[in-house]
Amino acid sequence: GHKGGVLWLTGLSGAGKSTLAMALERALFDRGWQVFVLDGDNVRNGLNAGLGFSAEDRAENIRRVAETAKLFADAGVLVIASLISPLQADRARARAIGGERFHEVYVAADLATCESRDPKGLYRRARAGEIPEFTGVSAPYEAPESAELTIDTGTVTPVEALGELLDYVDGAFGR
Ligand code: GGZ
Repeated sequence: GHKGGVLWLTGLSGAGKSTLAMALERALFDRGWQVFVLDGDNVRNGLNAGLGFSAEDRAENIRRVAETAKLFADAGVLVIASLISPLQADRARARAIGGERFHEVYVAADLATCESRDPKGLYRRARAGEIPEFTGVSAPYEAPESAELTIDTGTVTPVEALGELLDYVDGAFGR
């Protein structure tokens, strides 16, 4: 069994947040957990359509996802929220909304690693000046100082990263 809660993944574009979130969702679903992914990239098509990437819009994007995650957590679901959430202050607000069941994971691949992956070509376009305020290039990313777990996807394999997440989640939300 498991408790409801919020597992909040933060990190640069290309760090592997979405991939890890989907793999973790699958693994927990297979164990019978009620689990649900809220991904910035997806939520921005619906709930948060109309929000861009200014500091103000990111803050609102993060706030809405945090409030939505809390509703699901109250219903007993483990929510995996996967957002760049680049600013410490916005993550602190998300934590305050989620309360004691909020756990932060820093998906910590460094910029050079993310940029060399560049799965969608966004870093290349950002370097060319085609995407303003791109995190890591022309907008800030503040590394977490109070994350409950840090996973460096630049130095561990995807299988190892998933294993670390599963161990952590068992301890934090399992019962
Ligand atoms: C950062 C951007 C930007 C800018 C588009 N800066 O890696 P992706 O492509 O597939 O996912 C990223 C997603 C980031 O949305 P979030 O909601 O997670 O961001 S935040 O928490 O800061 O609100 C990226 C894409 O959107 N993308 N433009 N300028 N990422």
